[in-house]
Amino acid sequence: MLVAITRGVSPGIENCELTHLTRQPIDFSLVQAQHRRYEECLAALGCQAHCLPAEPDLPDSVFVEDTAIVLDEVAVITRPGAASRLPETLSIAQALQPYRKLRYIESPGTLDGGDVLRLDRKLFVGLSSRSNESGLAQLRQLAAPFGYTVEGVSVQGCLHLKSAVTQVAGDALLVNRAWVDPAVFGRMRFIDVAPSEPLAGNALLINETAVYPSTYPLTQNRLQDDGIAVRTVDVSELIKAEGAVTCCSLIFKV
Ligand code: CIR
Repeated sequence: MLVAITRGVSPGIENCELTHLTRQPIDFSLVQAQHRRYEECLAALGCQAHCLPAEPDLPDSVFVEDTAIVLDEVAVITRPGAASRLPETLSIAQALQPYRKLRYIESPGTLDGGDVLRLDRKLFVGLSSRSNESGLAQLRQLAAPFGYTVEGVSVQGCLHLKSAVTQVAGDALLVNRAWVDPAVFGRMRFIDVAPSEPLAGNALLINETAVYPSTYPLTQNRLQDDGIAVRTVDVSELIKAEGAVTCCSLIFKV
């Protein structure tokens, strides 16, 4: 069975971190409604919901993906690269405690979960503005005993590795080649985002279905033409906060 940890949208989301986007007003009732529909979508795909209460003082705390790397054997609590996000990990560690033994990334390491792409027993870590070599080295040391290899990937032009590339089928990755060179991922098939939709590389694969933002119809067509089952969600308000679909949940087997 799969568990999905999510957290309600902070009423402070309008003060979120922004790196590559210009700030736009976020409609709070709409973002809450979109987030609820996202949670319903995860439940419809078979995830058992573990919903945490909103954190009014932590603007980006809805983006729970960045706070932990949940492997089958252990959960690594990250040390997010934005200082404002460091306190988010406390409640996530508590939430994960019943499911996994916990390990921690420590200073001077930084690591955002959005930079970690897992393909089977390989963990690819985007060396972005949020995740550094020390964070990568610590993750390698913590995951190696369980048979995982960890490899750094350079990314440019985007916030996280998973802004640029995500898995959409057992053998296929959705990729924006302007932001990451897919050669590092080895023998996978690559589906390119539509050139006019650079932010379209983030999909959330649950079982055989790709949860995908309704904002990117051209890339959605490319996925469906490839035979990938797509379930769209409207996350337009979360996109204004530089979020997407992977970042709003931590999904793992129990
Ligand atoms: C941030 O800049 O940290 C948030 N505004 C957005 C985080 C999105 N996280 C993700 O895609 N994994």
